[in-house]
Amino acid sequence: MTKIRINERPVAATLFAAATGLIIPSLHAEADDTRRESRPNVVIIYADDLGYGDLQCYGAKNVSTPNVDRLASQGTRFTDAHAAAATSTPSRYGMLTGEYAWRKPGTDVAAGNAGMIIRPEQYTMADVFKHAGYSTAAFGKWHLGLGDRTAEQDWNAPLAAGLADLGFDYSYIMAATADRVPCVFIENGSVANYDPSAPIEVSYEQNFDGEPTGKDNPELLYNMRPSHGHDQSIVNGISRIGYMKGGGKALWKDENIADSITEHAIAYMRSHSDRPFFMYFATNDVHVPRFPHERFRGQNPMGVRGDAIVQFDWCVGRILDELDSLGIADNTLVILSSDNGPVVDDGYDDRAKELLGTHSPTGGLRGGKYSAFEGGTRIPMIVRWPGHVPAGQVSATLTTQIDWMASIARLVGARMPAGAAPDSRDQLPVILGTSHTHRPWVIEQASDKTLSVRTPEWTYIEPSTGPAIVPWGTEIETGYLAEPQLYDNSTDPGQLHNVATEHPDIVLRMQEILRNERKVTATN
Ligand code: NG6
Ligand code: CA
Repeated sequence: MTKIRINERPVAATLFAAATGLIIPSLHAEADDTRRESRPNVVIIYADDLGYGDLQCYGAKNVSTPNVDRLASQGTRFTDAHAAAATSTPSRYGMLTGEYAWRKPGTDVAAGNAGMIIRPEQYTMADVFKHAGYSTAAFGKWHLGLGDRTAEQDWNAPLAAGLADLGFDYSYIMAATADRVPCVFIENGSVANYDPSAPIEVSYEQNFDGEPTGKDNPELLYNMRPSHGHDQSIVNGISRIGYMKGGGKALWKDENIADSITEHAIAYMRSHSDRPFFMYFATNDVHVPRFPHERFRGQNPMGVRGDAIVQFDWCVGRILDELDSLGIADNTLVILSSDNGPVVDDGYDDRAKELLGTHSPTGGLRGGKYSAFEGGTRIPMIVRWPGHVPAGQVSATLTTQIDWMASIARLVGARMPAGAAPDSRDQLPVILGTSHTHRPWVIEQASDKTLSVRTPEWTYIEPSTGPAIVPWGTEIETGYLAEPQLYDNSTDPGQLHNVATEHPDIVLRMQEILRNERKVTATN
């Protein structure tokens, strides 16, 4: 198979020029200084299942998000930004490696005992920063596997493989999602607050003798009951996906997750404010089970889904305030986004659906999480870097998270090895809001791996034999259809009129883009 190289590498060119002596020493020194000065800290705030319409600055009316709105007013807010996939694991895989997840088997929504999906030999976003001399850290939701092999982790000892192997100096993370066991934080590859009196066992195959489950012991579900699935092990009065035993005092309390990851992130920023750092702050909000702290409850008419948005906004505020009080806000690039589109009922009986009222989590886009329609992958994206990113700007430029890695490599002056981040294009000026040149196209992955091609003008969804509605109770339209679909983005943003038969030439062009993209072989 042919390997198509699409990365632009101006940084490599500059370094080459330096290496060949084309830059005279005094200029060289100046260039170094400029680079040091222009190397900002980078904070990625990555929400979970936060939809295009879930923030006030994106038009939400029933929930208040003053901190995110402050970020938007001080930076650039994107209205045509896309995640690489409509679910978490493939989306995060793409964002952190610059490689589309559909190129690599085993990148679907990961179980809590999945082995590490990004392999140590792969070059990651964190490696980019490490090699540029940054300190690096990850907080919150991981969902890309841990340990060397699926189901073979010993959770009572340091894990055989972890984020340290992927370029992160420090990590305080949840293995998967809050609705999947193990329900403990992992700090630098070991269970945080480990309780030796309650050894941890995890299985996605069978329960452990004598352990209650949501299915058999609904009377123990004092915090939340499932609406579909999620009826296995019970932790904190909420049943989950998967079975676990033990944990003791290491088990998390869902109401404290946001506080816990935020406090760890703040401690990290405080102790690293004197040198460049990269912080990947991935919230559990607004994923299920939505069980925010009581101080965020009842402030909006939408119940816990709205409260989880408020809690997310609070985390954002804490981080922004800390950047201010450390005096490093001006030298920090903040990117806020979400891993995929929104879902209302994602498996717990939390009344999100009945309390939704007039709120549209997708902001009127069709479909949602899981879906090939626009609601699956068009997500909020806000970028702030005072003095470098225009403030109060709204950018309608087509952009994708898959490009963050190559763009950031340029920003920090890192050279990526050949073959790294094969799908990531250096679009730094777009991300910094100073260029409005659209990406020619973006590829997006629905939950059954149906791919779409999105250009500024058109959306093509390839034929798929999957069901029209997500089959497990979320009631989301998948966008799967046996025939090709083509939507005109300018006249039909709600994707109601399939015009494929009227524009066979465009369909062909989109199919060719997809065919060519598929020819690129996986590099890892
Ligand atoms: C689904 C879960 C859903 C959520 C999703 C992953 C069921 C019925 N549904 O399988 O609740 O956990 O996986 O979400 O189990 S994601 O945002 O992490 O991709
Ligand atoms: Ca998600």
